[in-house]
Amino acid sequence: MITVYGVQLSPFVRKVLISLDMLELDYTVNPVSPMDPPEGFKKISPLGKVPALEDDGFAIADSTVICQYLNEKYGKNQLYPADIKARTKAWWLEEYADTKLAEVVGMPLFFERIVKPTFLKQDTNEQIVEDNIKHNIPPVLDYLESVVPETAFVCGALSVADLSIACLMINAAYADYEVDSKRWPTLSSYLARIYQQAVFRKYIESDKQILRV
Ligand SMILES: N[C@@H](CCC(=O)N[C@@H](CS)C(=O)NCC(=O)O)C(=O)O
Repeated sequence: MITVYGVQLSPFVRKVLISLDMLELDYTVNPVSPMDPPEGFKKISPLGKVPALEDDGFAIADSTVICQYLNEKYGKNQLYPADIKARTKAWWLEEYADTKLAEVVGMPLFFERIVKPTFLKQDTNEQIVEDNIKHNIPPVLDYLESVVPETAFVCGALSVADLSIACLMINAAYADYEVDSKRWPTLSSYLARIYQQAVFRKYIESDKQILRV
């Protein structure tokens, strides 16, 4: 039995949940919040972060490690392409999204505009958000605009690289950040393409319920 630890509003958790759906695997979710983890959680996730995953008692943490494990154990390269150059490109874009894109759409946008008012009952610091939107987000989207394709996905078929980018960008959208389709036309239509995938739509729908609190 596979158990995923974490809440689906986390882009990293959502990436793992969509990967499990792409592999058509059964799983249960233990909705651990990293802000209030249960005792002993660090035994499963030594950094105290979500997601973590347990597969018949085998525990691992970090979305990238988890997706690679799932691909190796259960996949036939549905999550990462088989070709070594395409696979390496997927690894790089996953890494870029999980570090650089996460840095600009995580704390200074999603956390400020969604987590603080909705879950922590604290005020958003709009100055932090506005400065971030003006100075930090544009260069990251300029880079993504240069690497995403006009059609299909970054490695042909949908892969974890696409999930990593889109799971973060959908959180930016929840925080009312809209990608300017005049400045970033390729990125804008690429994201719309990913959001239309059935595996993705399922989470957009259920995220809406959670955000309605
Ligand atoms: N590189 C990690 C990042 C995971 C991460 O930062 N998760 C956030 C939630 S979105 C978290 O648990 N933060 C709590 C903390 O940093 O202590 C991954 O890909 O799983």
